[in-house]
Amino acid sequence: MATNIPKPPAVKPPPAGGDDGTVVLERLSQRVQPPSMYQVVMLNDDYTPMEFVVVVIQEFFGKDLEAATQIMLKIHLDGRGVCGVYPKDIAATKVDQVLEAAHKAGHPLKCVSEPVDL
Ligand code: TYC
Repeated sequence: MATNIPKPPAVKPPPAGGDDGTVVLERLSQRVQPPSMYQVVMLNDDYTPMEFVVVVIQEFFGKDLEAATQIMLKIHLDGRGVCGVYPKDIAATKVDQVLEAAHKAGHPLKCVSEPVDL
């Protein structure tokens, strides 16, 4: 019977590294960090109806009527208020959604995103 199958080498070659086959790995200096978080801040103005702001906060920030009303009143009284906190790209999307909804409805409502620890 023909046996042309090559045999594996009898001895495994030593791994690259030191003479004794050990390899020293450099310790990773940096751990993986959680994403930095951004808050979406809505700004007051004199023209956007309160009801519109409440609906926008409910629709895009997942708040119920009571929480959305509290946030709207805070913005109305203080000039600004945080609607939610998200990773950077999601916060930017929320801002775009709010600005587009406001623009379409003809209201000057503005909002911005900023790093949480400003
Ligand atoms: N100040 C507005 C009014 O009196 C209401 C308002 C609240 C507008 C919050 C914007 O982000 C805002 N109609």
